[in-house]
Amino acid sequence: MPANLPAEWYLVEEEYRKTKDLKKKRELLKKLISVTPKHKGTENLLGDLRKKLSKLEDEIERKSRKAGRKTETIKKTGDLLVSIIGLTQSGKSTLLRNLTNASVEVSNVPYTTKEPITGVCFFEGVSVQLVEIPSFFLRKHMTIAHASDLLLLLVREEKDSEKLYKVLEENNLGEKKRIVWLSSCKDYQKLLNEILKECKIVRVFAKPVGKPVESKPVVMKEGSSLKDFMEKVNRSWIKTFKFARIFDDSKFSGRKVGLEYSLKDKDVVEIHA
Ligand SMILES: Nc1nc2c(ncn2[C@@H]2O[C@H](COP(=O)(O)OP(=O)(O)OP(=O)(O)O)[C@@H](O)[C@H]2O)c(=O)[nH]1
Ligand SMILES: [Mg+2]
Repeated sequence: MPANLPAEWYLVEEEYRKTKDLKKKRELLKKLISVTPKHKGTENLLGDLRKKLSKLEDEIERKSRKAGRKTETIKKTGDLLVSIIGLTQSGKSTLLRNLTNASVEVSNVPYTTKEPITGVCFFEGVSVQLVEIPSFFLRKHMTIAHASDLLLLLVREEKDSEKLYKVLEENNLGEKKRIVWLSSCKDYQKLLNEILKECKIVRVFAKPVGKPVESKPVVMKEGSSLKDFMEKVNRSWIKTFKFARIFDDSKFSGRKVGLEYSLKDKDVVEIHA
């Protein structure tokens, strides 16, 4: 522990240690953080204190609920939801800041990000919502990972991925689709291409009869049928459906298809209903 802590720090720390009441403990911990000088020599200490605070908040929340555990929910605003999971200081916030509009703090203090932060980027007609999962890996935050289409494991070096696999196992996320990405690699186009590929989606462009093709595709899961597409876009078409025409770059472009047609990426669909 650095020697140059103010006298007040030791007083608050002693009170914090003696206090049993969790809420009081939380206040004292916050105070302790605020009276800790911010410089290179206190980085680790601050990181530890913030980690303790987050754990304490988790515990308070858990105890304040009669049943069940509070889970964090994220409003899904993109076509795809991708959780960024990495050890602290792996560059999660940097990635989020470089790829999206999120205002997120990047710093060399461990555990800077304490709550999930989300941002959206647009790539090849698809809106990809990225969420930075704080590196405490609290259960309430890991629920977001469960709800994601894909996990982006961010590592400084290959061996970090072993630690992350363990975290995933502990949170029943061992089977979840994921990609591993080195934070030093700044080829974001490649990363986004990989995300799209792993999420196994098809982009379908609607073309109203007698009108031009719509510019924004409807993003569907691979293997979706024309009926699934209509369920998503306009259910009322299903009842009055006659046929659809598919425009693509094959020699059969413009052909008629029925409800069971299996959509391909970049299909242009003209519904006659
Ligand atoms: N050398 C190097 N430094 C990086 C890279 N990406 C991020 N950093 C630095 O590493 C530190 C941590 O970056 P963040 O993006 O805040 O990392 P984080 O994973 O969000 O960290 P926490 O939220 O604290 O867990 C900052 O000082 C960044 O400037 C990188 O690719 N190379
Ligand atoms: Mg961060």
